[in-house]
Amino acid sequence: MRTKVVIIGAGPAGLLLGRLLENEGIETIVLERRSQDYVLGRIRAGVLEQSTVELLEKAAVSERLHEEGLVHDGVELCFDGDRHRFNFRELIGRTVTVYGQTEVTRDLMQARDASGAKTIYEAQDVSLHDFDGDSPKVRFRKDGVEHEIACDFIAGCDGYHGVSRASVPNHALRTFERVYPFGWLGILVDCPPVSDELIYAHHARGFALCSMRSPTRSRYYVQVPADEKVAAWSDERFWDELRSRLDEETADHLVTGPSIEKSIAPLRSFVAEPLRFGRLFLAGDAAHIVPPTGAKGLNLAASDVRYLSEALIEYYGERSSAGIDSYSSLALARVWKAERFSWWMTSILHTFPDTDTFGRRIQRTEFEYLVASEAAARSMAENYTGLPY
Ligand code: RFL
Ligand code: PHB
Repeated sequence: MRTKVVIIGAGPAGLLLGRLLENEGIETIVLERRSQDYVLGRIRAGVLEQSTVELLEKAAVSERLHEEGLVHDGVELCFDGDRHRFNFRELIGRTVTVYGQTEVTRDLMQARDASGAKTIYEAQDVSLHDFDGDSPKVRFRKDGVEHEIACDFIAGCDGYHGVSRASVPNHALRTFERVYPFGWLGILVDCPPVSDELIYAHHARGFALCSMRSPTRSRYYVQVPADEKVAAWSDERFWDELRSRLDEETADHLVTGPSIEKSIAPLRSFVAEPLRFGRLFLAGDAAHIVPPTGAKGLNLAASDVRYLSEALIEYYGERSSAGIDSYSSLALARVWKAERFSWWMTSILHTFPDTDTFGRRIQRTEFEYLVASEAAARSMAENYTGLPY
C-alpha cells in the first residue's frame, strides 16, 4: 500500500486532519487500534471553542453541530456557595458551543466514509519506521495478516498512550509534566441540566462541575482522590456529594436519575517538545495533555490540526517546506498558553491536599478579583473561548 499521509488514531485529531487533507485532494489512510463502536462509546469533551467550530465549518462537517449544538454566552463560577456569571459575549464578543466529542467524532467518521477515504479499524501492533529519512513506512496487523504502508508523512494522532510519541528516541524529546493528586468522577444522566450554562464550583469538599450534552442529557463531575474507585460511588453517593458542593439554589434544582455512564479521569498537565521528528508529526493528546478544567483538550487537538493541515497543504500545493518547518513552534506557542490557562483554572478551583489557610484565601481572592475586575474577567473569557491563532 502507498499513500501520502498515514494518520495514526481515529480520535478527533486524526479524523479532522484526514478530513481537511482529503478536502484538498491529499490522500490519507487512518489506522485505528480500536473498533469504530469503541471509539464512539468514549464519553469525553463537551465544550468547543468558537475557533474549533469555525474549523469544523471549514472542514464541512458542521451541519448537525449547528442544528444540535448549544451556544453558550458564558459560564458561572461558584465559590463556597457564592455564584457569579461571566458573560463572554458581553466581555469579548465570543461564545462557546456545547456539543459532545462523541458527536464531533461521529460527524467526522460519517464524512470520511462518504468520501471513500480509507480507515482501518482494529489495526494491531502499529509500528513506525524510517521517519528520519525520505521514505517513512507504517506496519500493522489486521485479522492476522501483516501490512506495510509507504508514505510521505506520518501524523501521530494516537493520544497520550499511543505508539507515535513512544517511537521517538528519548534523546530527541523533552517532556514537561505535572500530575495532580486527584481525578474527576463523572456521570452522564438522561435528566435536564440544572442550569442553562456550565457551573464550575470550588468548595472545601472539592471541585464540582455541572455540564450537559443536550437539553435532556447532563454531565456532572466531582473531584475525587487520585486512587478512588468508581465502584465506591453509588449514584446516590454521587448526588449527595455534588449537592454538598453547590450553592443552595442550584442544589435544590438538581434533577437526578440513574447514571448511564460513570468513570474517573485522572488529571495531568503534559507537553512533549518538539512536535516534529523528520517526517513524523505529533498532534493532539499524543503531544500534550491538559487537565479538563479549562475545557481545552479537544480544542487544542483541533488547533494543532489546523496548523498541521495548513502546513501539509502548502507542502503539496507549493512544494514549500516552510509550513512544516514551523509547525512545531507555531502549535507549541498556542499549546503552552492553553496549558497555562488549564493549570490556572485547576489551581483556583480544586482543593489540594497541601493547601493551607493562606492558599485557600488566595484561591478565594482570585475568585473575588475575577468578579470585581472587568480586566480579569475579560482575560478569563478570552482564554476560555479560545485565544486567537
Ligand atoms: P484521542 O481522542 O485519545 O484519540 C486517539 C486515538 O488513537 C487511538 N490509538 C491508536 N491507534 C492505532 N495504534 C495505536 N497504537 C494507538 N494508540 C491509540 C486511540 O484508540 C484513539 O482512538 O486523542 P485526540 O484525537 O488527540 O483528541 C484529544 C481529546 O480526546 C482530548 O483532549 C479531550 O477529550 C480532553 N477533554 C476535553 N477537551 C475539551 O476540549 N473540552 C472538554 O470539555 C473536555 N473534557 C476531556 C474532557 C477529557 C476527559 N477525559 C476522559 C480524559 C473531559 C474528560 C473527562
Ligand atoms: C464536559 O461537559 O464533559 C466538560 C465541560 C467542561 C469542562 C470539562 C468537561 O471543563
